[in-house]
Order: sequence, then C-alpha cells, then structure tokens
Amino acid sequence: MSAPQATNSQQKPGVRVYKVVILGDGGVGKSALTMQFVCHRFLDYHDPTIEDAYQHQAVIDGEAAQLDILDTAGQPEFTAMRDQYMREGEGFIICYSMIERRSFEEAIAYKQLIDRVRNRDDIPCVLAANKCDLEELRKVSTEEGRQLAQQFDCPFYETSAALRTNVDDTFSSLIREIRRKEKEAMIALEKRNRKRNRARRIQNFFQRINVFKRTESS
Ligand SMILES: Nc1nc2c(ncn2[C@@H]2O[C@H](COP(=O)(O)OP(=O)(O)OP(=O)(O)O)[C@@H](O)[C@H]2O)c(=O)[nH]1
Ligand SMILES: [Mg+2]
Repeated sequence: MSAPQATNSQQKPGVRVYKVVILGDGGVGKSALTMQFVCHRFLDYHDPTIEDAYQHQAVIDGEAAQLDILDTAGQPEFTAMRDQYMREGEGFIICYSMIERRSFEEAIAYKQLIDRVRNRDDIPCVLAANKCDLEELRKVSTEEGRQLAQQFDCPFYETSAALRTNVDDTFSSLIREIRRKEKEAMIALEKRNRKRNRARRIQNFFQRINVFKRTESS
C-alpha cells in the first residue's frame, strides 16, 4: 500500500497546471519530500509507492500555479509506468539520497532515460540530494551533487524531508525552470516566424516587380 492521496485544492480557472514528476531510487525520500511539500508532514516510515498523484496550488514568483505531482515508484518491481510518465511530465525532480551512493548513480541513469524517451536533453529538471539531516552518514559530497547538476544543466538542492529543508525551493525552482524554458521556446518561435514573414514579404515584393515588368514589356 502506498501513501494516501492528497488533493488540497480544486483547479481554479486560468491557473496554469504543471505536470511534475518526482523520481529516483527506492527509499530516497520521494514520497516524504512530496508529503512535506503538499501537507507539511514528515512521512517517517517507508511504504514503497506504486504511483501516487497529488495536486497542490502555490504562488511562485507572484504567479499562481497548480502542481500536478506524480510520486513514482523507485522499487524496480513497480516501474511499469516509467516510459509513460517520462513522456508526459513537463518537469522532473530527480532525487537521490546523499547517504546512499547507489542512488546517486541511479540519478544519472534516470536522467539518461528521460533524455532517451524525450529524444532531447533539455527537459526541465531539478536535482535533489535528500536526507541532508543525516550528515554523519553522508556518502555523496555536496561538490559531487553540484557537478552532476552542472552536467544536467539544472538547479541543485540538498534537501531534508525530515527537517523540511529546501523542500519548497526544490519544487518552486522546477516551476521556474519550466517557465523559463517555455519563454525561451516562445521567443525562438517568434524569431522564426518573424524571419519567415520577412522572407515572404521579400518574395512577394519581387513577384510584384516581375509582374509589373511583364505587363510593361507586353
Ligand atoms: N532522516 C531522513 N529520513 C528520510 C528523509 N526522507 C525520507 N526519509 C525516510 O526514508 C524512508 C523512505 O522514504 P520514502 O519517502 O518512502 O522513499 P521513496 O523514495 O518514496 O521510496 P519508494 O516509494 O519505495 O520509491 C522513510 O523511512 C522516510 O521516513 C529525510 O530527509 N531524512
Ligand atoms: Mg514513495
């Protein structure tokens, strides 16, 4: 059995919905981070998730957002839906536990999988190194985390679901990434359209000149 679903809000008209997926190895704290973000409650037991969905409204940089969060399975026996959520997610929180090196290596594999499924490497992501309250058990250094995030070209946070450290920042930062990349794509599209329109205008201009020349010479 997995954690109870939490829906703390109905979707308000005009509020942009963001499809957020949290993924990472089993037991790294995906459900605990999600529960802290949505319910301000620490999940102090491990109940392997199959798949849970949460909705949460927040104001990020002065703009309302509804986050549809998919808390995914880290245990290999529950990963059948992986390709589907990787295709549908607008942004991903890639989570590892800083007290477990294997989960750090798995984070790399998760990013590679997203890139492969989406056939591009710029899907909005945030890298979260969870369980930073357990400093004395640390197996992955802050620097290693930072370097990996640089490689992924995404923000990086050391988080603690237990102490609620950087939980809001991790989710907000992902929404910021989604918005930034959307804006960049929009600007690139407008640029392309402007270029195309200019080319069309030039083409029309020369066509008119040719018609004029033809009517003059006949
Ligand atoms: N000390 C500490 N324990 C944590 C933290 N986050 C999660 N845990 C504990 O780690 C265990 C696993 O947490 P979950 O949130 O269930 O892990 P998960 O990634 O959702 O695991 P799966 O659903 O199996 O993929 C639980 O016992 C949590 O209480 C944290 O930040 N600090
Ligand atoms: Mg879970």
